[in-house]
Amino acid sequence: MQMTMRWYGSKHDTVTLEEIRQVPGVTGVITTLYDTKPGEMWSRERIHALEQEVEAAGLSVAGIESVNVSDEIKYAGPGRDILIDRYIETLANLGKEGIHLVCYNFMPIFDWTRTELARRRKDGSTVLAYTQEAVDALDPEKLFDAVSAGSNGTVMPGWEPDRLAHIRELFEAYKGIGEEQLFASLKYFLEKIMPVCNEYDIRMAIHPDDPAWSVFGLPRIVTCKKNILRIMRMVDDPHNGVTFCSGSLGTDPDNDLPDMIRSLKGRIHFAHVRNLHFHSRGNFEEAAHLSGDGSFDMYEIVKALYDTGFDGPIRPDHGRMIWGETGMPGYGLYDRALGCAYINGLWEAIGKCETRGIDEIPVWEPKFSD
Ligand code: CS2
Ligand code: MN
Repeated sequence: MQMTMRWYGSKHDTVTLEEIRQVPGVTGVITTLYDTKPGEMWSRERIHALEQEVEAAGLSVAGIESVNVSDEIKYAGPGRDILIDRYIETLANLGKEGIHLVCYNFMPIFDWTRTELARRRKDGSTVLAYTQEAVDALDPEKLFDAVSAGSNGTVMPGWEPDRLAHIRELFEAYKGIGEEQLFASLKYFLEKIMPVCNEYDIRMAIHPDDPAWSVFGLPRIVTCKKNILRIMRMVDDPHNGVTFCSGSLGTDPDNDLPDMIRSLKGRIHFAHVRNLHFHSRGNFEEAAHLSGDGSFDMYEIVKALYDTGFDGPIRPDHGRMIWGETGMPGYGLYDRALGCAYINGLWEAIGKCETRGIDEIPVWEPKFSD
């Protein structure tokens, strides 16, 4: 694996490349052209300039998160072929510039959904949190306002104002679109882009839906083992792969995360590793990466990646806000740096246990508590 951190670019991120460079073991960043809109073609010049900036700081661009897919491709609108052609050109330009990993999601309208951006935990840190009752009581337009107000003046990934300015029209466009249509749209999209992915060896890594169920009556399909395996089989090309995001798939306690990793052997191109602390089903907050702070057995997650020969970029995901840091919720420096150190420690220990023939690590009991 290659240890990385997400970086939003010098204009948008509160964390600098120089700071990221000092996190032990981090050799690359996962980044994007943050000011491009879905459907806009990325030029080689801009991709090249981004790479040069990252490389000047002693890091590499390990992959793009995300090249966003336009809603019109998802709801199969009349303009989708033009939009897919532009996406293909962007992929070709990324390939020509030596970038071989693209993360994207296929969630209608919204990216991840949380109901609180700064819930205080017992240790005084603040975290993103989700309660189903709060979502059920919300008008989606209000959620957008709430996210904008709580993001410390930064633009939250996936919640870019341009993207959500036309929220009512978007809801209209998705009327009558169910899960089967979404699967069909994804298949259509993947079949069209696979030739360029093969030509430039670009690994597409679909990000799971977060939370892993339908919200606001919109369909969601990247939610469970059965659906993800269906997506892998419907376009059975190794370039059609997955971003394994433990925090997103883990929102549904029925998802057995290590088992999912094992069943996706060879198709996981990118990993987001983070922990959640559950109070009850549909009611959770994000936690430190450490197993003991949340409900997941992080050792088993990292071990499954290790055992299946995962060799792509890995990154800590949303961190807590600690030590007085202010920044984009989930994307401060300190807690994510702790996450890197922890994942690196697990990886090293798992590797050494294997070499020394030790296989007796006690099983972690997941917690459901207050
Ligand atoms: C990310 C997602 O911050 C996050 O939760 O994992 O926003 C992710 O970047 C997108 O869903 C991928 O398109
Ligand atoms: Mn993720």
